[in-house]
Amino acid sequence: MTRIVTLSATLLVVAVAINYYLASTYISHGRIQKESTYTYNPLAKGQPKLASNSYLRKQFPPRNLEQIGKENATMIMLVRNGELEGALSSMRSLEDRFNREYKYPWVFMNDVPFDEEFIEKTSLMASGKTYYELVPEEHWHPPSYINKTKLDENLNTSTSVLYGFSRSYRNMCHFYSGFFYKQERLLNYEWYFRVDPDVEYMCDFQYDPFQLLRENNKIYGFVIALTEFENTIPTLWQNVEAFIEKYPDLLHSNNALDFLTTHETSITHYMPFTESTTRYNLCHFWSNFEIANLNFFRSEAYETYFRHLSEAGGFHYERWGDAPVHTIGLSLLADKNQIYHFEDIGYYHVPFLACPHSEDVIASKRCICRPRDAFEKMNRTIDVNAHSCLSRWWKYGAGKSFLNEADYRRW
Ligand SMILES: Nc1nc2c(ncn2[C@@H]2O[C@H](COP(=O)(O)OP(=O)(O)OP(=O)(O)O)[C@@H](O)[C@H]2O)c(=O)[nH]1
Ligand SMILES: *[C@@H]1O[C@H](CO)[C@@H](O)[C@H](O)[C@H]1NC(C)=O
Ligand SMILES: *[C@@H]1O[C@H](CO)[C@@H](O)[C@H](O)[C@H]1NC(C)=O
Ligand SMILES: *[C@@H]1O[C@H](CO)[C@@H](O)[C@H](O)[C@H]1NC(C)=O
Ligand SMILES: CC(=O)N[C@H]1CO[C@H](CO)[C@@H](O)[C@@H]1O
Ligand SMILES: [Mg+2]
Repeated sequence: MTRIVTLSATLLVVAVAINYYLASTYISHGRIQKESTYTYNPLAKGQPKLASNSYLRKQFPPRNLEQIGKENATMIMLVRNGELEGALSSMRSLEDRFNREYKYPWVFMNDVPFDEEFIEKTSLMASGKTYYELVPEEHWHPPSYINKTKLDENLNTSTSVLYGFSRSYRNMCHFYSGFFYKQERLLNYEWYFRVDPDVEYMCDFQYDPFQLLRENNKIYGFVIALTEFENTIPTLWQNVEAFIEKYPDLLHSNNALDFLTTHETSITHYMPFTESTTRYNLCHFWSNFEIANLNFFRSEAYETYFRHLSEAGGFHYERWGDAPVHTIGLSLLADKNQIYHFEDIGYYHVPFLACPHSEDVIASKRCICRPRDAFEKMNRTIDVNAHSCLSRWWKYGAGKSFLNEADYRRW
């Protein structure tokens, strides 16, 4: 018994000594390594810093941020500093599924300056260049023609309206309706891909969606179309009708007005279509996902339309969303055949998921189309659900196109 104890104690001492020896050589080795290879390298500025206890012996090579994709395009994200994790999560998904092979830049926009942590972490997450833009005050806050008392009153009484209480939400919707494309940095680009924090892309892209839109003469791409909550837009449609009456010549001859105004209820499969009290059936493209051409929004027609609505006041006295405003603008002012449904891009933003229908596409694009959250029991795509306007788009918009109509092997 004693011999065993003595032996164990001896072994312990030897083990500690060996450990100490290894540790000390490692430390001195580490010190030498540090002096010889971790010298300051100006080319590596903005690169990840090696932690002081890193086991890596090699220096990170400077990353090449040069754009590979050939389009005049950028990712955009309006986001708050406090949404950093959500921003990184969306970026990670889109970079992995698409952008790391193209390195399109990211333009971040904010109504207050981005903080250092936000800038460092998002620039490390991006495969390409990143830009951080402060939105000018006059592009964010209510314009001078808005009566502040009336706005405050409406904020106070909109308790049953989704985000009705939130002043910043109204500023955000007004900004995304009429100002994002006026940001100085975006004047350098023709195309944008809107990304929101906390979204996910369910499939590999396997092609450049900007290129697909341009080569097929499209100006706007969406994934999800659904109905709006009517109490957010009580007077939107009457103002749209006033606009149509005032500027009939601005309407495109091949517009998609029917997509917005047909009330056929048998069009959805499982439940009756959401009712509305005006001619507008509440259908809209879900604008938290958009891939589109900035020149459409910069056009005189869209600007006239936006000013008409902004002066009507409903962004502030009601809670008009940028989604119905974009959608109505596009449906009136653009050729409906220039609006494109991306049926092969899986996309999730709480609470809706859209995924390709074809098993072949799902498998070859490595989609992960698990039903989410409260919608566990739902089909794995919103497309044939009661809130979806996709079947209406197929019937009254640009119709249903088929994947084999475009030669995807070229991308
Ligand atoms: N900088 C900034 N960004 C904002 C503000 N409000 C909203 N955003 C951004 O605008 C986009 C849309 O806002 P969300 O709050 O996601 O609106 P939503 O998608 O209708 O609401 P959720 O269901 O909560 O996602 C997101 O990219 C937000 O990060 C704001 O006050 N400041
Ligand atoms: C602003 O709105 C308030 C409340 O609706 C109203 O009492 C006031 O007269 C309005 N002011 C102007 C200048 O129109
Ligand atoms: C809105 O509510 C706040 C807080 O209850 C109150 O201070 C303010 O006077 C109200 N504003 C209007 C215009 O009703
Ligand atoms: C990209 O588009 C913008 C806006 O139309 C234009 O000013 C710019 O010159 C274009 N850049 C390139 C490289 O073509
Ligand atoms: C394929 C599939 O899962 N279809 C289901 C979609 O949702 C409806 C309504 O819940 C079901 O009845 C279908 O079986
Ligand atoms: Mg959101």
